[in-house]
Amino acid sequence: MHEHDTPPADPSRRSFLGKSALAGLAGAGVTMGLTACQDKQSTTPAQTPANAQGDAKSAPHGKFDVPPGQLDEYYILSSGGHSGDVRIYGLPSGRTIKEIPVFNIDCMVGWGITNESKAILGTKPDGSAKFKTGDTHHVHGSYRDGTYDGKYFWVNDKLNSRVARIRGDTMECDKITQLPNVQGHHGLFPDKRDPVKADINYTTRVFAGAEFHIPLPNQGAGLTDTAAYGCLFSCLDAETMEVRWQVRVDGNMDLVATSYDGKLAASNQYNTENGVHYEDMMPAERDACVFFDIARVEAAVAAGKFVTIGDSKVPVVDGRSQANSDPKTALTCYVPVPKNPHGVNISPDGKYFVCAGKLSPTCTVIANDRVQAWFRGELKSPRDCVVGEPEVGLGPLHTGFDGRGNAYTSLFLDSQIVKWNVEAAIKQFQGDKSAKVILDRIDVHYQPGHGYTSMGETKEADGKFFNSGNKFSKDRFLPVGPLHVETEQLIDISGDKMVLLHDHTAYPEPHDAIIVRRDVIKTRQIYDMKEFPHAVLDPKSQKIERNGKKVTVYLASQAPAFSMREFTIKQGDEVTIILTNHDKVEDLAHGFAIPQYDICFIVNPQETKSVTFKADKPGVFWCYCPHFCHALHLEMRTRMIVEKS
Ligand code: CUK
Ligand code: CUA
Ligand code: CA
Repeated sequence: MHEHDTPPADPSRRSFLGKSALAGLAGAGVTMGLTACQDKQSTTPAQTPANAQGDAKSAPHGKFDVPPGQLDEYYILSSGGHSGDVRIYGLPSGRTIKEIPVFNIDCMVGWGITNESKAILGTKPDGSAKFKTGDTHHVHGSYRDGTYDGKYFWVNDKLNSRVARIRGDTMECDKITQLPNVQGHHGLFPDKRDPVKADINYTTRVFAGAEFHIPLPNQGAGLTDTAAYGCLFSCLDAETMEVRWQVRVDGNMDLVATSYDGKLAASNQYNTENGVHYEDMMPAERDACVFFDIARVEAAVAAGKFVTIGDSKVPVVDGRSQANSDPKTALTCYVPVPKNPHGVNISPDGKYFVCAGKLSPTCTVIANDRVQAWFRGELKSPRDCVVGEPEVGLGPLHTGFDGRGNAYTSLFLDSQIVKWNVEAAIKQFQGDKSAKVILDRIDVHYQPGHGYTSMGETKEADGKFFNSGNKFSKDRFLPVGPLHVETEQLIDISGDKMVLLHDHTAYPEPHDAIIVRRDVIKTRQIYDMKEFPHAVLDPKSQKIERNGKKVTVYLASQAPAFSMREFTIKQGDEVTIILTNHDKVEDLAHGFAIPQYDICFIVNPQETKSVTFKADKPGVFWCYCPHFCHALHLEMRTRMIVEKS
């Protein structure tokens, strides 16, 4: 930042931290478990004023500016949190490029309003979308040869336990699956290759964790017997999106990661206590990261060693420790990790899983090959899979990697990102006191949750950018009332020192995201009319079909007109309007909005969409095009005449 760009007040504005942020956390119960680490940390370099430089480390933009007309180098595909959507930003500019409605209802595109989107979302008996809410946290892409292939992206819905898939070519959601007997589906990660078949070096499975313990099945029995509550880990088929199998675990699951060799999936667990209230989830000094041996789980399913739960037909195998005491046949391995860990990420070389400590000021480094050795019966205890446990700062949540052996962990309480070296942390763990583990720290504003690096979740991690998704923006932007936007801060990690490049806003509230090189994403510019079985092929279509009280109106749009100037129906009719956009010009979408009928959607070039509704209000209704398309856009209307019955 240039000097005259800085606000007059102290640009780092760290005074917030001592007061409001931590005060708020006391209410959330977090400080309870942290009192000890805070005392311990108060003398570490992280807390000395000399290191708390804040924006002093920020740089002139110049080098990373994206001038008008120029394209960004990267896409960020970001979760939208309880907005229920997925967003796409450009990096390094931070410009918003798209909002993809997924679990939410969106009247711009008509998601949850058109028949096609409702078929994906599922419907209630009255025909409305089954759920109107969702909570997306983790977006991940399909892999081929250890890097993104751009084909699919998946995202979780923590709120209603669903997994959605987004097509990479249209960046639209095409399938949603509800997970049976799961509540609080949080972590999600695709596999990167098959654990057994060597020729399948691409994604064929998607794994889903479950954060909340519930009665199994959760149908009204066993409501108070909390000891019998359980959590299931689910595997979906990446193509069909059907749930293939589930594993019952001890404790809960938070985030999910997968190994590059396809053999393991992992999930950090903060509630190994099976606690019901937050204080019951904190007594254990160590919780765990649970590892799944995918080939063994699938062999157990194939051998019929499963049960089904409630109405679900999905096979459920037993991954609880009692049933898995012999490592050589175990399906699961519970690696102890200090206290209520959050986040698990694998390094781009495929060697290490890193769990962030959250209530412990540490990160735990777990070696992939050691976990596999444990499964072969070669280690004494699961804790022997841990090869490093550096102290990194207060409230570590998530870790990104630069592909040069360094890790970048978000510190929620310290409001910092800490850069540390993984091999040095391993040496330190082996007793080497001279190992230089912590390499740099940078202040972020404020309270970072997820942080992620460019291509950092692939073997092509390029170490250029780290994006910090901060949970509080406080004073970073113009005040807009009680609800603040979130701050996302872009950090240059290409050098020894991290350099803050800029803040960009994000509507509440994103969690995880991925930064994808732009050449990976290959989108199409228009649809093919033939993809839609109900397409209205005649651009001059004047067709209305009546079948008793059911009426179908076939409409085409071509700027600046709909094919019918008006159409007449009767009060009480069940009306289906099918609209095909005949314009072929890239970006030339038309919309269809019906006043009083609560209907609005768009059709992209060569696309077909439909809506069905009951014509319960007599009168004249000007159906208009809401999407600016032409000089005569305002004139682009058709008259729906509903005759009184
Ligand atoms: S969680 Cu939100 S900051 Cu859902 Cu990935 Cu960690
Ligand atoms: Cu068509 Cu506006
Ligand atoms: Ca715990």
